[in-house]
Amino acid sequence: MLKRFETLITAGAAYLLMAGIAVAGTPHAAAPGGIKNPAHEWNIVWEEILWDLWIVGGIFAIVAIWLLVKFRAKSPDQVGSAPPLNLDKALAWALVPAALFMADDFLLAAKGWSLWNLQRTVPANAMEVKVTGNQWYFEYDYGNGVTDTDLTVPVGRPVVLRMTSNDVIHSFGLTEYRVKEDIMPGRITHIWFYPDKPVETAVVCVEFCGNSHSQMTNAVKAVPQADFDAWMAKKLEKKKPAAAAQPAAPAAAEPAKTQTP
Ligand SMILES: [Cu+2]
Repeated sequence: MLKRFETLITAGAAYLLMAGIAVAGTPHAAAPGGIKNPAHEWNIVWEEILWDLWIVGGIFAIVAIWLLVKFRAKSPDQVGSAPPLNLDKALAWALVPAALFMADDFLLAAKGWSLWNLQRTVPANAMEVKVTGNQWYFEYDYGNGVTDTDLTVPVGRPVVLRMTSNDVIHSFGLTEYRVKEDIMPGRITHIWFYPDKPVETAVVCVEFCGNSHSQMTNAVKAVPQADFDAWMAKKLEKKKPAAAAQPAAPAAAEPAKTQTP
């Protein structure tokens, strides 16, 4: 009885220790600028899962081969004899591997949880862009009258996208930045990402939304701040003549009106 108790205590202690390490383990290393980049953090977790699978798979393979060799039949008519299994051994065989696997799951769950919180907390200095999903393109509104069908953002500043749809349900998938969020009519959803290096990638719609769903992709350009400023200035410049022409028309019509009577 005492021995059984010891087995249980050992298994329980191992379990709690592993779970404790798992919960205490926080993954993050801050990216340049003091911002934790969720994309980078997801990559770390993904690598850890791969290592996990390789190590656990490797241990299982080695043990399985060892068992096959050690307990192989020495002659064709050899009948094996199973070692007696008592309750202590049965409990140990069940609880110790369970504790190990659960600790592993807790570790990943804890990391996933903290990552999820990171991904749902928009940094205070994020640049906001409004996104509208249409069959079959995304439109970006920078809030200053500038709109585009490609997303251009400056490197080194988090970007928050406030998104809605004009027609059906789309989903905004930024593979490079490891984020994706549904876009729905009548609702505003959001995601944020951190462009930490100049790179041109693409957004893809990842929710089947009609005939041309597969072609629903636009460029996402992360450019140095100076290039972004130049691009924005050019866009604003292009808007100017149209904006200037509009008030000019009623102004010209106004005197004509007053002179007629
Ligand atoms: Cu779509």
